[in-house]
Formats: sequence, structure tokens, C-alpha cells
Amino acid sequence: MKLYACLGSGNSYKPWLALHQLGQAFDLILIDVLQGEQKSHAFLKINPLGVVPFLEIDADKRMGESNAMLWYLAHDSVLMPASRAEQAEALQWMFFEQSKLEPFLSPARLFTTILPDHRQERAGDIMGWQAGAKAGLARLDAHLGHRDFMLRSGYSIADIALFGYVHVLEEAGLSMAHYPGIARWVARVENTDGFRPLVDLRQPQDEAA
Ligand SMILES: N[C@@H](CCC(=O)N[C@@H](CS)C(=O)NCC(=O)O)C(=O)O
Repeated sequence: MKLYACLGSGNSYKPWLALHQLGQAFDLILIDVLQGEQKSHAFLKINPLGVVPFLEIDADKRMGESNAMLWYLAHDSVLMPASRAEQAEALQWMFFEQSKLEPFLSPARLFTTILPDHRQERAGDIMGWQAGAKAGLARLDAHLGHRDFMLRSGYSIADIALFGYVHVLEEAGLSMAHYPGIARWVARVENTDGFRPLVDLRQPQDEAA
């Protein structure tokens, strides 16, 4: 199995973390999105949409969309909720993540922390993205205020999907202190079996650096 991913990306981190927590072997291929490598002729032949993450299971099975990868990887594993109702609830939260959080947290974080030279010129956009993220984060915080993980049955792909960008909300210029339910959940996720932090998403040969 090959995972095409980029450094620092919450979307790339999701399948990467699931693969680690499930103990599945895979090759990591880093694509330099900041240099536009995802739009290179070579990469467009792999994923015509020109984005990462992208998962190549074998020559005939390839997929985009981080949350689709989570669904595929978690099949018949401890990361997939057992009941049909909780599977639907997991999907509900995964769609919530892609519609109410990721479109705001990801660009706010990009122009606040990853490309800080553009922070000034994008200040108005950043405020708009932060306002959008706050609405979703308030909903998530209320949900997590009275439970340990996203689903009552315990840790699952729904947590991994949300964790990707939510745990780095301060890099988007927001404050974790405003979200105590989320803060406690972040600590619980970081204590799950086989957890690896986002900074570990890099080539093994770079680990000493
Ligand atoms: N909804 C997709 C988002 C994929 C995405 O937009 N990836 C970003 C990196 S996090 C990317 O490749 N951006 C480069 C571009 O759009 O050219 C997912 O969850 O996988």
C-alpha cells in the first residue's frame, strides 16, 4: 500500500495515523504541495485531481478523500464502530468535519502558521475563516462536553477525522482555552494505542533531523 501525503497536513495525517494505529505496513510518498508538486505531470497521472492525500492499495484500487480512506482502512477493525447506527453517526461527524471545520481551519492555519509571510495581506480572509471555524468548534465542544470520544462506544475513525485539524486549532490563530471539552478529548486521543503525533509524519530517514 502507498500513501501519498504532504508534511503538516491534517488531511494527510488522518489515513497516516489510522495506518499506524492499525499496524498496517505502507510506503509513505511525500508530495511537496508548497512547491506545486501535486500538479506535476507525474503526480496527475497518479491522481488526476492533483491533491493529497491519495491512497494506492494496489494497481486497481486507488482513492482520494481522507475520510474515504479512513472508512476503507477501518473495515473490520477496532476503529470501525460495530453498530449500523453508530456507523451512520461516524459518517455524520466525518461530513461535519469536511463541511463545517476543515474548509475554515485549514486555510486559516495555512496563512497564519505555514505561510506566515502572507498573514498580513490575508488578514481579512483569516478573520472570516476563524469566524466560520468557531461556529463548528462550539458545536463540537458541546458534543464532547459530556462524552469521552465522538461515539458512545469509544475511539473510532470519527475521532481521527475530527482530530486531524481540530488538535492544531491554535495554529489557525484560535485558542484551545475556549474549548474545554475539545481540549480534554485531544488529550484522550493522544493516549490511544499506537498514537503518533502529526510532527512524526515524515520520512523515517528524516527522523533524526
Ligand atoms: N477533501 C480532501 C482535501 C484534499 C486537499 O485539499 N488536500 C490539500 C492538502 S491538505 C492539497 O492537496 N492542496 C493542494 C491543491 O489543492 O492544489 C481530503 O480530505 O482528502
